[in-house]
Amino acid sequence: MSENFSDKQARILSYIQQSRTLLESIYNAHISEKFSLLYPRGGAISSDGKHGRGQSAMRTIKTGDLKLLALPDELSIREGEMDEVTLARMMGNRLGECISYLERLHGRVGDKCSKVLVTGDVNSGKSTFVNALLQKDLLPTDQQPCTQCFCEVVPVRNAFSRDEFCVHAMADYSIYNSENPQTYDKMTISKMQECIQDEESSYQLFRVLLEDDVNAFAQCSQIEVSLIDSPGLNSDLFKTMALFSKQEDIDVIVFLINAANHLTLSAREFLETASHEKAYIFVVVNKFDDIKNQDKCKRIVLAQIQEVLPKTYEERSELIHFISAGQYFKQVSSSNFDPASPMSASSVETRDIGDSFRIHEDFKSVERCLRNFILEKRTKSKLLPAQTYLQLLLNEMFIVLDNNRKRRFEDLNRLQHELDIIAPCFEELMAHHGIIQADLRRTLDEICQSLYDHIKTHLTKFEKIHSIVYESKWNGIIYIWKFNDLVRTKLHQEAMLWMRDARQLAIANTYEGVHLLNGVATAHARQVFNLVSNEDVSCELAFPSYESLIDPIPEIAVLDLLDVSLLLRGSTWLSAATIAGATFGYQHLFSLALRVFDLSRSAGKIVTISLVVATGGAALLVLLGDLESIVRSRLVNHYSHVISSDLWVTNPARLLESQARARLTEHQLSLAARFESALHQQRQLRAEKDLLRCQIETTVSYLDQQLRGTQNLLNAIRQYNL
Ligand SMILES: Nc1nc2c(ncn2[C@@H]2O[C@H](COP(=O)(O)OP(=O)(O)OP(=O)(O)O)[C@@H](O)[C@H]2O)c(=O)[nH]1
Ligand SMILES: [Mg+2]
Repeated sequence: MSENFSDKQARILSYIQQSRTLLESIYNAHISEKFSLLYPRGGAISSDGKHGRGQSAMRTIKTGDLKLLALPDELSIREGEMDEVTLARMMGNRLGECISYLERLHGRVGDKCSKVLVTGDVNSGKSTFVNALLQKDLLPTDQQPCTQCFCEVVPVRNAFSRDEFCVHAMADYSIYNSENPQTYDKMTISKMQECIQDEESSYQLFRVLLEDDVNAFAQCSQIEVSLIDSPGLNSDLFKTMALFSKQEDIDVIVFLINAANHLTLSAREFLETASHEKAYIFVVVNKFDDIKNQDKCKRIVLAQIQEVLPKTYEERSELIHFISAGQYFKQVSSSNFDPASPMSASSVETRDIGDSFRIHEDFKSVERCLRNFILEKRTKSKLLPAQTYLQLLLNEMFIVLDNNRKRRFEDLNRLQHELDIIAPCFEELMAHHGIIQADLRRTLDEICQSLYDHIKTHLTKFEKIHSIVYESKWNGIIYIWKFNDLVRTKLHQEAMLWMRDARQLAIANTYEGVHLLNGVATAHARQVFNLVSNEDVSCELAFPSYESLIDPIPEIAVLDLLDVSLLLRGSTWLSAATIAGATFGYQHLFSLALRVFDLSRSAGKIVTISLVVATGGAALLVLLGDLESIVRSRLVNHYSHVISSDLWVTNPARLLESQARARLTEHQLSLAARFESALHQQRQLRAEKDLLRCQIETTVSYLDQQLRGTQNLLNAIRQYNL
C-alpha cells in the first residue's frame, strides 16, 4: 500500500514539477512582455452566474471559465474599463500566485507527515480527544471554554532531540520557520498549557515537538501524523476559518460534535464551507456517555450529517463515530486499567462494565478508522486534490493560451490584410519616385515662360497714348508747360491701371500654374495629392504692388518740344513744308509787287520793309498755328518710345515672372516634399507592419509550442488513475 502510495506520490510530484516549469516559462515570457498574455475576451463574464452584471450584451473579459487565473471578483470588468497594461500585470500576479502555490503543493505532497485538524464546537471535547489519542495529558481541558490558541502536536522521530523547551510558540504562523528561531518563542509544555488558556495570549499557534515514545497515536500509526487542536468554533469561528483557508496542507479534518448539542449552527456553517475543499470529513460525536437515549441522538445527528456532508454520510461506518473520549482517557490514564480485561473497567466510574468496555472499544475503533482514513484516504486527501488542482490550472492555462493564440492569429490576418492594401500604394509611389520631380520642374518652367509671354504681350498692347495726347485740351502755346504735365499725368494714371491688370494677369497665371502642378502631382500619386488645392499658395500676398512695378513716366522738357531743328525733322515735316511753302509764296508775291509798283527807291524801300515784316508776321502766325499738332505728335512719339522700352515691358514682366516662379517653386517643392514624406511614411508603415507581423508570428509559434506542452501534460494528468 505504502509502496503504491510512494509511486503515486512520485508521479504526482513529477507532474507538479513539470507544471511548475511550464508555468515559470510562461510567466517569465509574460513579465518580459515578449509574449505578454491577455485576458480572454468573450460574451458574459461568468458561466456560473456569479458575476451577473457581466451578462449584458457588451463585450466583456471572459473570465467565467477561469477560477485560478480569474480577475478578482470586484475587478471582473467590462472590456475597455481597464487598460491592457493593468490587466497584464494582474495576469502576471495570478501566474505568480499559481507558481507559489505549486511550490507549496510540491512540499505538501512530498511531505510524509499528514496534518489532522481537530475542530468543533466549544467544549465538545476536542482537547480531551487529542489527549486520548496521544494517551498523554498534554492539552488543558475544562468544563468552561478553555483552548484559546491552536496547538499542533508534531511527532519527532529523533530520540536525542528531547528538549524541555519543546514548544514553538508563534505569534504569526504565516512566517514560521523552524530553522529560524526569530520566528517563534521556545517554551516548556507547562508554560504552553498556561498560555493556551489565556484569552489575551498573543500567540496564534503552539507547535509541540513530541517524541514518538510519548505519542501513542504516532507509535501505532507507523505514519507521521501531526494533530492540531483548535479553539471552539462558537468562540472563534473566524480564527478557525482563517487557519483552515490558509493551511492548505491540512489533510484530514476531524470534527467533534457534542452529543448533547447535536449539530449547532456554527458547526453546520463550518462544515458546509469545509465540504467544498474536503469531500470527506471525519466526524466524532463525543460525550456519548452523557446521553440517555443514545439511539435517538444517533438518529438525529446522522440525519443532520447526511444533509450537510452527504459523501461522509455514505461512508458513515468508517467516518462517523459516537464515543466518550473523556471516559476513555480516564480509563487509559488509570494505572490499574487493563484494556484486555473488561473486568478492570470497574476501576473507572462508569455506569456498568458493559458501558466501560464499549467506551474502550468505540475509541479503539475511532483510532483504527482514523488511521485508515489518514492512510488509505491519504491518496485522496493529498494526491487527489493535487491532481485536481493541476488539471484545473492546466485547463485554465490552456484556455488562456488558446484564446491568446486565436487573438494573435486574428491580428496576423488583419495585419496581412493591411499589408495587402498598402503594398500597391507603396509600389506606385516607388514607380513614380524618379519622375515626379522632373515632371514638376518641367511644368513649372513652362508655366513661367507662358506667364512671361502673357505679361509682355499685355504690356505691349497699351494703346492709350494717342487718345490721351489728342484728347487733352490745348490752351495755346502759353500753356504748353501745363499741357505737357497734363498729358504725362494722365498717361501715368492709365499706365498704372494697365500695370495693375498685368499684375492680376500674373496672379491668375500663378493660380493656374498651381493648379497645373497639382494636376501633375496627382497624376503621379493620386492617393497622396487628392486633397491638395490651389488655396495652398497665397499668390496675392507675395506679389509686389502694381504701383511699385512702374516708375514715373519720364518727363519731356518743353524746350525739347519746341526745338525747331527737331520740329523740322521726323513727324514735323508736314508743318515745316507748310511754313516753307507759305514763305516761298509770300516772297514770290513780294517780287511781283516790286515789278508792278517800281516807282521810287524810297517809296519802294518802305514798302519792301513793310512787306517783309508782314510776311514774317504771317509766317510766325502759320508756325504758331501748327505748333499744337507738332507738340501732340512730338509727345505721341516720345511716349510710344517709352512704352515700348524695357522699363515698361521687359522689366515688369521679368519681375512678375520671377515672383510667380518663386511662389510656384515653393509649391513645387512642397508637393515634392509631400510626395517624399508620403513615400517615407509608407516605407516606414510597411517596415513597422512587417516587423509586427514577424513578432506576432513568433508569438503565435511560441503559443503553439506552449499549447502543445500544456495539452500533453494535461492529458497525461487526466489519464492518470490514482
Ligand atoms: N462526560 C464526558 N465529558 C467529557 C468527555 N470528553 C470531555 N469531557 C469533558 O468536557 C469538558 C470540555 O472538554 P475539552 O476537551 O476541554 O473540550 P474542548 O472542545 O477542548 O473545549 P474548548 O477548548 O473550550 O473548545 C471537560 O471538562 C472534559 O472533561 C466525554 O466523553 N464525556
Ligand atoms: Mg480545548
